[in-house]
Amino acid sequence: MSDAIAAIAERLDHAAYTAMAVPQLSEPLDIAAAYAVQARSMQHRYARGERVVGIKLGFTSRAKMVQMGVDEMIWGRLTEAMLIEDGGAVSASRFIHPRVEPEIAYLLKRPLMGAVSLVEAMAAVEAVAPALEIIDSRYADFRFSLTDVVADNSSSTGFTIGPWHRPDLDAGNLGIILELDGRAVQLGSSAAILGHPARSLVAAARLTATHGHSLSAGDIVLAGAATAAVELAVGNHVRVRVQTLGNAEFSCVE
Ligand code: OOG
Ligand code: MG
Repeated sequence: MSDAIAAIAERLDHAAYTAMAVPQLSEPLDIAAAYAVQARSMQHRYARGERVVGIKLGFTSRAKMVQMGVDEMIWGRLTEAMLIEDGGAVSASRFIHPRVEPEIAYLLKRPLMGAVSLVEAMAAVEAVAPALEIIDSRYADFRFSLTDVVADNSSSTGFTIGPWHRPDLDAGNLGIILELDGRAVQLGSSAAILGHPARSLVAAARLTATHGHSLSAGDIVLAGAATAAVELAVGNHVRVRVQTLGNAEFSCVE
C-alpha cells in the first residue's frame, strides 16, 4: 500500500474522530485508490474496537444524485459504533455538519457476492426495516467529488433501524415521510431507490466484490436514501414513517 493512501486515510479518520472538517483532497485518486483509502481508514476504527456490521449504498436515487452533484452509486462500511438505538439519543458533538435521510434496511441471511440476480438477492434477505441514516461529510462545506466521498467512507456516520419485518413484505413502492420535530420535511417512495430498494442489494454485491469486500450472512445493508438529506441540529427529533414498515426515530442532543 502506498504511503499516500495511508496518509489520506489517517487524515480522514482523524477528521471523523475529532469532528473537524478537512479540505477536499488535492491528491488525484482513481476509484480503486479511493476504496483503498476507505479500507485503510477503517483500520483505525478497528484499532479503536469498532466492528463492521454491514454496508450502506449511496446515490441510488435521483434525488440524492442531484442534491450532491454526482451520478454513480457508491458504498461505505457501517460499524456497530454508528448504530443509534431506535428511540434513542445521539450527541451532536460527534458530528461536523450532520444531515439525516430516510433509508430502507435489509438484513441478510446469506452471503451475496459479485453478479447476482434480483431474485437471488431477494432470496438472501432475512428481514427488512425502516431506517434513518446520519451522514456527515468530513470535507468542509459538505463538498466533494465522487472519489473524495468514497475515500471518506461515503460519509457514513450513524444509523437507526426500526422494526424488522419478514422479507415477503414487498418494500417496492412504499410511501416515506421524513419528519423533523413532527413536521414533514421530505416525502418520497421506496420506488425512488433504483425502482425497487432490493436492487440496491444487487448493486451492493457487485460493487463490494469489485472493491475487495463481500456481504455476509448477518450483514445490514442500507439501500440508499429515497429523498434528499436534511440538516440535523441539536434539539431535533427525527422520525421516518414508512408505509407498512412503520417508524424509526432518534433525538439529537448536545
Ligand atoms: C454521501 C452518502 C450518500 C445515500 O443514501 O445516498 C448516501 C453523501 O451524500 O454525503 O448515504
Ligand atoms: Mg444514505
